[in-house]
Amino acid sequence: MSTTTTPPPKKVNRLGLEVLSYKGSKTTLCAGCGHNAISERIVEAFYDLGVESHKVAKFSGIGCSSKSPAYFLGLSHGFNAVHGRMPAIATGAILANRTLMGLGVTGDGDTASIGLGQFMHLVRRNMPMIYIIEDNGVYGLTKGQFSATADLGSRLKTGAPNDLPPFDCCALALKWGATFVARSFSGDKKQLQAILKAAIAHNGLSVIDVVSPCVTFNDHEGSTKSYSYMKDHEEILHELDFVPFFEDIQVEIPEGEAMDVRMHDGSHLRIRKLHRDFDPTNRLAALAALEEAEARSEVLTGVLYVNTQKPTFVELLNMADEPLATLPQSQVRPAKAVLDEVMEELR
Ligand SMILES: Cc1ncc(C[n+]2csc(CCOP(=O)(O)OP(=O)(O)O)c2C)c(N)n1
Ligand code: SF4
Ligand SMILES: [Mg+2]
Repeated sequence: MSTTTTPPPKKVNRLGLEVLSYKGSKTTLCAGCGHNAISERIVEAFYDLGVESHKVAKFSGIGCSSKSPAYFLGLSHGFNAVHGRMPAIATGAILANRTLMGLGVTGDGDTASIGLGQFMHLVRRNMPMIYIIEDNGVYGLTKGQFSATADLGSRLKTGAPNDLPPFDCCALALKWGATFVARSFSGDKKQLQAILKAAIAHNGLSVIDVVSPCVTFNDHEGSTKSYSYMKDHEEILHELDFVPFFEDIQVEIPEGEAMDVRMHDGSHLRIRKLHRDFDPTNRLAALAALEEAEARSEVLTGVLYVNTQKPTFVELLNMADEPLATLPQSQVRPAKAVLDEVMEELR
C-alpha cells in the first residue's frame, strides 16, 4: 500500500510571501564580513513586518557596505549613488514620491569622511528614511585605510596608530536633529532586528550606526572595531521588544518595568532597562551617555533617542500625497498669468 505525505505548509508572512521574496543576489563580500549579517537582519525585518517590496527604495554610495543593497530586497527599487552623495539622491527621490519608504545603506567612509556634509543636511532636515551606517572604522573597499570614525589609538594591521579623534555619527545625529538614533552591533541579531523594525515604523530620519567588523582589514588585535573588542567593550543599554501594529499587545507591563513607545504606524517599541535608568526620549541624556561611555572606552548599544513628534522635511514642505510624476500637467504647470506675474517682477 502506498502512502503519500503532504509537504509541510510553506512559511509566509502577512502578505502571503516567503522570505525568499525579500532576499537579493548572492553576496560577493568576504565571508564573515559584518555587512553580510546586517543584510540578513534587513531581510528578516522587512519579511516579518510584511513590507511591500515595491514601496521600498534602497539608496547607497560607494564601498563594500554600499554594495550590499544588491544582497537584500531584490524586488525593491535601488539607486547606487556616487561616493558620499547618497543623501542628495535619497532626498530628491523621497520628495518626488513620499509614498516610498527610503532605506539608505552606507559606510563610515561614505558617511563620515567624504559624505559628512551631505549626512548633516539629511539629519538637519529630518528626512523620513532609514539610514544605516555599516561602521567598520576603515575604507574596506579600498584596502583598509582609517575612516573618520576610527578611534584614537586604534591600530592598523601594520601597527600604525590612528592619531585623530573620531566622529561619533550617533552624537552628530543627536545634535543636528535626527528623530531616531540607535547604535548596534552586527553580531547582535535580536537587538539589531528590533531596532530595524522600530526604524521601519518610525516617521522621520532613523540613523542606525552598526559596528560591523571588516574581517579582512580591521579585525586584528589593537583594532577597536573588531569582533573581540566589541565582545569585551559593548555596553548594552536595554532589552528591546518590538510589537507590530498588526499583532495584539497581550502582555501588560507593570509600572516602571519597561517603557512603551508608540510608533507612528501604531506599533510599539518596548524598552526594558538593564543595569541603569536611561530615558531614550531625553536627547541631552543620550548625548551625555555617549560622552561617558567614550570616556570609559565602552560602546553603548541600543536605542539612544526617539522622538515621534517632530515634523519631517516632507511634511514641512507640504509635499503632495501623490508621486509628483503622476500629477496631471494642469497641477504641475503654472498658469500663464502666474508666469506673466513672475516675468513682470523680473523687469
Ligand atoms: C569620489 C570618490 N573618492 C574616492 C573613492 C574611492 N573609494 C571607494 S570606496 C571608498 C571608501 C569606502 O569606505 P566605507 O564607506 O567605510 O565602506 P566599506 O568599504 O568600509 O564598507 C573610497 C575612498 C571613490 N570611489 N570616489
Ligand atoms: S574588505 Fe572588509 S568591509 Fe569589504 S567585504 Fe571584506 S570584510 Fe567586508
Ligand atoms: Mg567602512
